[in-house]
Amino acid sequence: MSSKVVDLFKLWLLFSSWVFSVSATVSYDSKAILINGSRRILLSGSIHYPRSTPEMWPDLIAKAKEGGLDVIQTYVFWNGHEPSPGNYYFEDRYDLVRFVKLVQQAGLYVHLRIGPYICAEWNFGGFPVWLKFVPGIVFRTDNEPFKSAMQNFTEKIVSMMKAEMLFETQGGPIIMSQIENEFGPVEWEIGDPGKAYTKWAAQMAVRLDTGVPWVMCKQDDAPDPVINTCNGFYCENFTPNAKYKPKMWTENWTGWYTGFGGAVPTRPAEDIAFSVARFIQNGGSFVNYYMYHGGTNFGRTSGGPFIATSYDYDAPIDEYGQLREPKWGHLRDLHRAIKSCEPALVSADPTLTSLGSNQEAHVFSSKSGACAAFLANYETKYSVNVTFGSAQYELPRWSISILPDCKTAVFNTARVGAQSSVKQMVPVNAAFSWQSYDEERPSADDQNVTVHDGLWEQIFITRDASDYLWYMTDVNIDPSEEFLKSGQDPLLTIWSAGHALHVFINGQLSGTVYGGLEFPKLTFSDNVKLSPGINKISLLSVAVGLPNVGTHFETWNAGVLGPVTLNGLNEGTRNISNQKWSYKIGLKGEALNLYTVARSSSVEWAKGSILTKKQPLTWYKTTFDAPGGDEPLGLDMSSMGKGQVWINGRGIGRHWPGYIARGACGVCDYAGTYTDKKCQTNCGEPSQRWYHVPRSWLKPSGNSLVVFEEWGGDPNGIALAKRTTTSVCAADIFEGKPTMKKHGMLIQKVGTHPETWNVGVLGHVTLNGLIERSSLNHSLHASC
Ligand SMILES: *[C@@H]1O[C@H](CO)[C@@H](O)[C@H](O)[C@H]1NC(C)=O
Ligand SMILES: *[C@@H]1O[C@H](CO)[C@@H](O)[C@H](O)[C@H]1NC(C)=O
Ligand SMILES: *[C@@H]1O[C@H](CO)[C@@H](O)[C@H](O)[C@H]1NC(C)=O
Ligand SMILES: *[C@@H]1O[C@H](CO)[C@@H](O)[C@H](O)[C@H]1NC(C)=O
Ligand SMILES: *[C@@H]1O[C@H](CO)[C@@H](O)[C@H](O)[C@H]1NC(C)=O
Ligand SMILES: CC(=O)N[C@H]1CO[C@H](CO)[C@@H](O)[C@@H]1O
Ligand SMILES: CC(=O)N[C@H]1CO[C@H](CO)[C@@H](O)[C@@H]1O
Repeated sequence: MSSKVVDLFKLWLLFSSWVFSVSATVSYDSKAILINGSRRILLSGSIHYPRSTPEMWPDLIAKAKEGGLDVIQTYVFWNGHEPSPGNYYFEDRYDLVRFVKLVQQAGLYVHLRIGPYICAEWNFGGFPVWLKFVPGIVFRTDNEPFKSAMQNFTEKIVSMMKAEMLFETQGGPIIMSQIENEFGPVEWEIGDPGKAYTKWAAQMAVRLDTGVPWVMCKQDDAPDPVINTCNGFYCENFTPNAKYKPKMWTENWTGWYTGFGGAVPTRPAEDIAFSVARFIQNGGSFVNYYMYHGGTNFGRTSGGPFIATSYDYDAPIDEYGQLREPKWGHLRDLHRAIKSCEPALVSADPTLTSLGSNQEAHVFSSKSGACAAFLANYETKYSVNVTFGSAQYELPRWSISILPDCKTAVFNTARVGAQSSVKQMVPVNAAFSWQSYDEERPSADDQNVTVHDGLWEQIFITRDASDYLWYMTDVNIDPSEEFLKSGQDPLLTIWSAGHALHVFINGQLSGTVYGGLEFPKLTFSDNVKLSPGINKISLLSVAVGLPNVGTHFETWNAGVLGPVTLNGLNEGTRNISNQKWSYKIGLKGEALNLYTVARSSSVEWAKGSILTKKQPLTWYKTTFDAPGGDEPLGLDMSSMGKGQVWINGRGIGRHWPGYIARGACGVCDYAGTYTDKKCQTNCGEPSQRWYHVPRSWLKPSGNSLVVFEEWGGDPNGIALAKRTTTSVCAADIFEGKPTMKKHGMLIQKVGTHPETWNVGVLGHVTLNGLIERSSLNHSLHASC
């Protein structure tokens, strides 16, 4: 092509994109967000792009659209995008522009939460660790170095989105942005500097002139024109800080995150649906599910400390990208019911009438004749018959019925009409053939060892380049020590700020201690074998994700801060905190890049009869072929203790099946106020047994799998499995029991294509007409 032709071609591209991307204005009033002048009820769901792979994105977005969402909400992950000052990264899982464009192609909107503080159970709340070491910096307050860095990054993201024409006013999908994140509670604690910072943040953001509204969540004093929004399990009683702002819910928690050592929380679909209907009936117009797809904290991205690798969140789309039924389907049905009320919801204010001691009707009746009603029963113990208009309606306990025409109840939050499914992990491979490499204990004369007087904070030394930091010192034992004769070994006591610690005396593991989600600090206290002369004390301190929430969490410590004492010597107690300590960052295997494909052969590995097993600090490697099919894959790590896993050099996360879930697991009743402790599973089992292996990270054959094990597991128990959907029931589950009865208030409107209903498998369809053909039914194939 001549350059002239190329120019013409470019011109045509420019012209065609101008023709096809029609821009619209975004504004708001007291009732709702207005897109191009029309008030909208917007249903939104969080999908965080780095918590899945680009190959998964189109399918996740399609499932969100099919589930009835209008908007995809994501945070922007600063520490992924700016790994060192001024060096930006927007590739692969961090390809934000690609993600936003995929949402646009699917015809959905984007709510971009820039933060740049994001919390999100993400390492350091999204802040790059180098930021902590900028001279004079204090995070999230009226502090010049911080504000300058925050402004730099926010400007960078906004200008990138503008250059790609991604704001709605430019024809793009972004209808809203967020600055800061849940700052209100922090401001309350720190006072005036916090108030000044809030004002500054709002002004800085608004000056960037995106053309679309900004929100601040959990921020009662959000300055105009920024909208303050609600986060929580329920938000019906929330009111914005000005009459002209809409009532918006930016985080409706669909479940809760899992911590290592904690039980796995779930939230019943009936209760989420109830909370959403309750918010809408009270005048809410924007609801976001946090999370709609939670995904995976790959590598060392999980926050904490102690946030698990799985960020499944009991979300409507599970960690592996499959529909979680009946939650996904129940919410889809709810969304349809809400959408059929939209004309009334956006044009009228609700009137409230009592229908009984604990029952209410919220009616939206507009001048133009649109009418929608929500009939609520707040009783947690029994269902109630109420009279509304000229008809009677049976309301199950803790439920809301939706009547888009004020007559016909098309949906009730406690009646789950969606199909259920059971997921199973089915092992696929023959046993792996493992090789092992023993991680060497470092010594004080190794390369890259630094020596300091006293005990130093871990993150100050590692800058989070590794989870691991060795603290090494010598203890001289005089031959005249009494304990050498009496056999009464001295007591070694170590106080650490966390998060886990392996104690080696003269190269031998003497014990392991670790903190937990609620309390990361730990103490090691045990009698240890010491010999006359020099004894080597080596402490491997392990960080398990940097904190992501709390006032000035950037100042929280990790590592062995002491004191470290030896008790039971002739002199009584010897305090060894202040003597010389040698520091070594990371593992030898990390320095050698043993987890990469290119470098894993740089050492001699043992195999066969000399394979190391059940020994601490061991590397394992194997190769395997990708299993056929397209089901998602997971690794069963239940035979292992604690460490990290890599596939073809990419970190699939920290494993810690040795940390058994504590908590109260029991019967979960959907009715009554939900808390994250209410419906838990996995008590007495590993908090996380399965680890997601993205399909797109595999080649057909010869994939490398490397495991670093701290505790001493048996690699022969590691297995790769396919996640399959093994059974599906089209149960009209009502209070847990499948029923064949036709309920008066189930959807009477039938699908537009009755010929496509799955009558054979889903036998109840003809009775209640609830289930329409889903284009996603390819994954649902078993019978009841
Ligand atoms: C917004 O409204 C304008 C004027 O009515 C119209 O030309 C444009 O197509 C609308 N944009 C969208 C995205 O609907
Ligand atoms: C902000 O960006 C400017 C220009 O790129 C740079 O000189 C400055 O160092 C940055 N400030 C911070 C705190 O990162
Ligand atoms: C509601 O009314 C129906 C029909 O009259 C009846 O079968 C049902 O038992 C009543 N339910 C309650 C909770 O009173
Ligand atoms: C020592 O540090 C340098 C620079 O960080 C690194 O390239 C080298 O691999 C390290 N050597 C060892 C033995 O850890
Ligand atoms: C040990 O020394 C440290 C550092 O001087 C001091 O803070 C600590 O209180 C001492 N502990 C004991 C038990 O003597
Ligand atoms: C665990 C937690 O943060 N729960 C909150 C959920 O939301 C409600 C309402 O906003 C709060 O009161 C809870 O503290
Ligand atoms: C998209 C998809 O897989 N649709 C299937 C749904 O189920 C029907 C009946 O089993 C199939 O014919 C469709 O191909």
